Amino acid sequence: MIEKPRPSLIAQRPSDIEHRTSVLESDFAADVRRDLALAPKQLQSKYLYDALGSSLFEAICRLPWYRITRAERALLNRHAREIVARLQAPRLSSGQGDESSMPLIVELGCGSGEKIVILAEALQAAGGHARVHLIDISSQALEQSERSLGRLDHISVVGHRETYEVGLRQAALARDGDQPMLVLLLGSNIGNFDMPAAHEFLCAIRGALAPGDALLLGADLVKPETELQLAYDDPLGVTAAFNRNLLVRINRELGGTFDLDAFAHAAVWNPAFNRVEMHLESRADQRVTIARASVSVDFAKGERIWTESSYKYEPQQIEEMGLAAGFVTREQWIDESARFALTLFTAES
Ligand code: AVI
Repeated sequence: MIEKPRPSLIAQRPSDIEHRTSVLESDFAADVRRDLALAPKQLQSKYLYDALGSSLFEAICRLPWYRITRAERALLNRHAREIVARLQAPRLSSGQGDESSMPLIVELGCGSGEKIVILAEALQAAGGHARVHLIDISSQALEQSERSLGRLDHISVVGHRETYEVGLRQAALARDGDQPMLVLLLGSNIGNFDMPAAHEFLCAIRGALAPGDALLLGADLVKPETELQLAYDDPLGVTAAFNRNLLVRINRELGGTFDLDAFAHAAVWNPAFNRVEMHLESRADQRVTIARASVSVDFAKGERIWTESSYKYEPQQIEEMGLAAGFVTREQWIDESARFALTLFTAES
């Protein structure tokens, strides 16, 4: 039996962490300045996830009207054994803990970590070991996932507080010999990329994999507009708070003067693109200054800031997206009631 390494949150030295954090902050100011000058005005959805934003997103996942998380968890519980069995079963069953036979599982956007725990438990039950790399821009999400995985034997954890692209590159570099790799892109996180960016991202994932490695993709499906409206503009106002918290964050971190009462949450289904858009709509003509982004921005009454897109797919479209990036579908499991799909791809040579 190998000794379980102490999980570390960031695979970097402390001085590097400080450096990376300040770089992330200056990126934030530059992105805000640039994106509020666009027409229509925009803010990137990755900035929704500060500590409070991550907690609000966790709360969204518990709302009765937002079904993605529960549907995906149910599919994972039902199929975890099949998924881990595909991680090169003969090598896993040796149970030797040999480094090169130990699968590398990389989760892009780990959230609270509960989904990867389902797979890690199934792997452990099958007598396997795994090295897990968690990639998230939220340190709170990384800490929570680390805690969730920390109680499992035979699982070592490395966290990367990075964007998906950078974290994936770092995780792939840590690969040992012909160690099999499984990348998890769950929770319909792919849906927050526009179509060209989603294709580019799937190609980047494929580029980090070797033939036979796997990608497990969770993606939300097209469903009636009334259900989507409730999921993205819930009666409790949690999603509205999640969206408006971005303005709270800009005020706090960049010295902004956003008046929260002067912006309303709006969720709009755009059928031409099969996406739900989140916006913040100005309730009045107003000027906002953001000191640390060196910018003043004028808003007309009714003008919107576009903060997020959540694309919804047809099952076949998900398979085609994988194919276009160099994957083949091994399985696709669908929750017909919540209209959510989990697709297992393998990388082709
Ligand atoms: C993280 N992501 C997949 C969520 C979604 O459904 O697009 C974020 C979210 N936005 C509003 N509610 C949830």
